[in-house]
Amino acid sequence: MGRFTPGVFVAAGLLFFTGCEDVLGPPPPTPDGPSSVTACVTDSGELIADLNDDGRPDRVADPTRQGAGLTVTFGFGTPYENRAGRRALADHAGTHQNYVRAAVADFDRDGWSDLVVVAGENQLGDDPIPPKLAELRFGPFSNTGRARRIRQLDLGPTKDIEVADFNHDRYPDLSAYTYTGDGVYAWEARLGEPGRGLGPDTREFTVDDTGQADPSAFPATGPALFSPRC
Ligand SMILES: [Ca+2]
Ligand SMILES: [Ca+2]
Repeated sequence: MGRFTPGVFVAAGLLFFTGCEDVLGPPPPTPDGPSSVTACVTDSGELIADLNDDGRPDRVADPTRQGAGLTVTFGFGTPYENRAGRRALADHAGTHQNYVRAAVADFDRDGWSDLVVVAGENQLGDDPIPPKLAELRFGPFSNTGRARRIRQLDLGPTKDIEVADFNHDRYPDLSAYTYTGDGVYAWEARLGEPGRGLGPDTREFTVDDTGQADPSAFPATGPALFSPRC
C-alpha cells in the first residue's frame, strides 16, 4: 500500500487520457435527443449543423472533397466563431502524424453529424503502411474532435476519404482511396448503416483495384445528398 511503481504511473496516465481531462477538454455530454439545429447544405456544398451541441450552427467545409482540407467553423455566423482544421479535430494524433484526413456526415442518421478521422505515415514505397488512427467518432463532438462514443474502423492504408453515396439509401457512405503497395492504389466503399454508421462489420466493397483509379474521379457528393439545401 502506498508504494508508487512505474505501473501505477502508467495506469494513472491512461486514466488521464481516457478520461479526456487534459487541455483539449472533454467531449460534449450525451444529448437527450436530436439536435435543435436542422442540418442543411449550402449552395457551395458546405454542411451547416450543430456539431458540438452548444445550440449554435457550425459550418463544415472541405474544398478538396477528399478529406485533406476539412475545416469546421464552430459558431458560424455568430460572435463566437472558432475554426478547427483536420489536425485540430484529430485530437493528439493530429500534431504528430504525417497526414490527417477527416470527413463529417451523420453516418448513422441519429440527428448528430459524426466525424471520421484517419491519420498516420504517408504511403511510400513497396509496402502499404496501415494508419495509426482510423476512427468514427459519433456526434456531438467537441471543438477538438472528442466524442463520447468512438468506433475503430478497419480502413486499410489510406490516402484520402470522402463522404459518398454508393447504394442510394439515406445513410451516408465513405469512399476511401487506399494504397495496396508498389505504387498501386485501390478505391474502396464503406456503406453507412442504421444504428452503426460505419464499422468493421458494415458492408464494404472495392470499387476499383486496377491501380488506375484517380481520386479526382470520385463521386464527389460530399454531404449534399443527405441534407436539404439551406
Ligand atoms: Ca455548435
Ligand atoms: Ca450520427
